[in-house]
Amino acid sequence: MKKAIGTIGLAVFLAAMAQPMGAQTLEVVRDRGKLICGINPDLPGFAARDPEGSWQGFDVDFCRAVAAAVFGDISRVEFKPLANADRLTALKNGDIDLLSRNTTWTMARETELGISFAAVTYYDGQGFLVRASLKAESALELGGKSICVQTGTTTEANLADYFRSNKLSYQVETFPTAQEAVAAYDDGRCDAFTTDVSALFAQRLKLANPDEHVILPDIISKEPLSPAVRQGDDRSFKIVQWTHFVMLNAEELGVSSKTIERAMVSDNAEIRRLVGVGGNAGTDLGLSSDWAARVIGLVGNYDEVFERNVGIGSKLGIPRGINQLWTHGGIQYAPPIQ
Ligand SMILES: N[C@@H](CCC(=O)N[C@@H](CS)C(=O)NCC(=O)O)C(=O)O
Repeated sequence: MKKAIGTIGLAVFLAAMAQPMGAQTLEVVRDRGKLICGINPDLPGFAARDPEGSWQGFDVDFCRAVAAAVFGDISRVEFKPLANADRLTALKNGDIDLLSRNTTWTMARETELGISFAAVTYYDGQGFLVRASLKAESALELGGKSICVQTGTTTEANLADYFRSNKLSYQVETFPTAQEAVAAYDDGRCDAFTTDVSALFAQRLKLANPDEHVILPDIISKEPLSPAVRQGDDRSFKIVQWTHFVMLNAEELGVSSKTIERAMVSDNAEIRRLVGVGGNAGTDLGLSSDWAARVIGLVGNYDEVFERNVGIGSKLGIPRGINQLWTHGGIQYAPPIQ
């Protein structure tokens, strides 16, 4: 009898091993009753705690949007703040279901690490923060200067490439965390701090005198920031990808959290498909047919999420730029819901 149980146990174990890792994430998330979402520990506008201790930000809202899609309830998320060095392994090892943490979609991260990037929620690029008193107008004036940078990022390699290809010398000061790199810059140990421009806007708020620092206009790399899931987990991938596409399509069709009730009774065919009236848009994803309406109603369309967290009227004050919809001269473009 003992042997039989052992054999069955082994068979179950082997069957489980044969599954691509994380293939059952949607079921695991449902059974657990919450989504575990990996976020940045402290990047104002993207992921940071408000004075009441509740997480706020662009990346945080994306986690909530996925919870709205799966549960119709944005409170069903456990946020896991992750250090830079741990973020990709946390996803690969199954400690989190979704990574939504200013992470650049690169080839090596997909081919070597067993993770898949689902959709570019924010088109970013690397830039430089300097003291206004330096009176620099371009990064090309940074030859011979010292630059603070965080290790374990795409940033470090881009920095080296940029200075090498422009035949400029520089001194690099590397730090394992953004906090240390920013503090060193603020203390005057470096002439510039470099990272994704979105994060420069965020980190500038933490300096002793934010108004004394400027972001140079040069963008030296492509940093397509994307949420990621484990490879071999097609259903989670599609849910995450279409959550972003739904928020973009909603903006394009003028559907927002404020107009969702009206959209539910609209006679416009595209809007009806978006909000799942008279179709089965969600059921093939394993979701309810009104999942997209819940995402829009509970979290908002792309424009609402961008503007309230990082947009021109927020503390960060980032212009929409290339993150405008394609219909407004930007490159945010979602396939149609059809
Ligand atoms: N997008 C780049 C850079 C991401 C990155 O690490 N950004 C800094 C922004 S300051 C960060 O999040 N640091 C937080 C930390 O030290 O954990 C990447 O994916 O490698």
